[in-house]
Amino acid sequence: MNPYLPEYEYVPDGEPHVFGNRVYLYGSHDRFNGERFCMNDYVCYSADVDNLGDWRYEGVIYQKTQDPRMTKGDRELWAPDVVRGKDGRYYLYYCPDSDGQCIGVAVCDSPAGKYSFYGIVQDRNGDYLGRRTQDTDPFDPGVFMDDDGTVYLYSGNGPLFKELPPQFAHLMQESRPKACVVMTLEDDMLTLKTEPVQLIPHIKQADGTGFEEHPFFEASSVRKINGRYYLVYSSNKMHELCYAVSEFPDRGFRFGGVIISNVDVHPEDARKQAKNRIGNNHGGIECMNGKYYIFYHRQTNNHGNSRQGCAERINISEDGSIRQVEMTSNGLTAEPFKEKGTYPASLACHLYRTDVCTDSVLEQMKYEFPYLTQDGPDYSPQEGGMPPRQYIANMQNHGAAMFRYFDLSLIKNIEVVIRGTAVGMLYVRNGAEGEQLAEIPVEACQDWKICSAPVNHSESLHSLFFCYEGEGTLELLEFILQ
Ligand code: FUB
Repeated sequence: MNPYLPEYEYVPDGEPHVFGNRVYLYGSHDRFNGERFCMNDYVCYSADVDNLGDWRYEGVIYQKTQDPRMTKGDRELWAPDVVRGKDGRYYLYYCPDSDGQCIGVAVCDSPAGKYSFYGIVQDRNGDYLGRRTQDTDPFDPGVFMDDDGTVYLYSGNGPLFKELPPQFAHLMQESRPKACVVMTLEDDMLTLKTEPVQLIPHIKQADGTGFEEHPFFEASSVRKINGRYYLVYSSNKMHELCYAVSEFPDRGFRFGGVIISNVDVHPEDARKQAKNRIGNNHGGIECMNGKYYIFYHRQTNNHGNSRQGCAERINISEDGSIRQVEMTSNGLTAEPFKEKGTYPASLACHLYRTDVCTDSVLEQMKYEFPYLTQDGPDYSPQEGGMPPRQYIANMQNHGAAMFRYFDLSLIKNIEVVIRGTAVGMLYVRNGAEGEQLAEIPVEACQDWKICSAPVNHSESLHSLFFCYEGEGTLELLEFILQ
């Protein structure tokens, strides 16, 4: 289900790779309530492809201080990717946080680490990619080995705007040229075999290319599926992962479509309503047991630095196209929940306010949406003890939380575990504009307490849409279907 890792774990930029019969999840590692992105060392989780509900913690696989450029520990490792080399070893590619940094490589004999520092991507003269005058900004390395053994390295980011809005001018000075580029590597996995060439356009180059509405921003991730090459990337809208497709790994990419938006805005929606707090997105496609999934991330804690991995089943049509999928609570199970029992608030796939309507980053930042958070500091499984629980905070009047999908045929009653200053009614509907299933009166309480109501329903398959109306602020820990 979503999130697929434990609810105290914050692993965004997820790159899933199947090696043997397990899927390994690599990503950045945010700190709960971190001041910046990616403040923790890389960890890895893995799962048997036959049991995607049971993820094993593989521990810390690479520490930032292992990179000789980062020994002070005051910088961050951003989005990585991993590939198995011809020598059977596993190579992890990553970029440190700030502009102008070069792509580091670490290596290990097994996919689950621990990785050792190996080198920095360089040309035949030993000059680092990113330090030469002709280079664009190295960023978000994505790495892919083709069937003939050629190793392709993708990298780069693009400008967010055609022209910088004045309020962003001080934040986003473009220090170096930006572009999505592809190059090939020698068998040492470190040395450039071919020089970077641009792959798809960013916003300043998109006119007349088919990418106008979804130009490249960042997060390149490449897979070969049914003989075609798919480049998944984040567009300048930030919240959506799009794909471009080609018959070649290094040229000819055409815009394909949007696969997932982490605010669940669909291009065909007449009403552009962001259904979560807007933030960036990054992920990749993986095939497990013959079925394809898109991995992506969501924002929590009312800011952009505590992101969590989610995943959805996707369908690749015979003509190669992929339709945008919805965000769900079901995630990798791709089946509605049927059981009576307790469902944690962390399963919420939408958290927004029904009185706010925009998919614009700048507009939406003005509004206070409900959000998932936890009490106490960041937690690592290595610490042992009781892990923190996530709960939905800040449900004000018109605050909404969507959970989907459920088969409610056996359900007669719903209990919610809540606290806060709320005095009003929590409505449970079978969709944002759906039928009323239950009305739960709520009153202010400092400690978690249970409130309940009978459930009326006409059909068995439902979303569960909770909408609060009243004074004060509600917090929701979990609900129990009986
Ligand atoms: O996680 C840090 C950065 O945020 C990544 O490098 C980008 O792709 C974005 O997800």
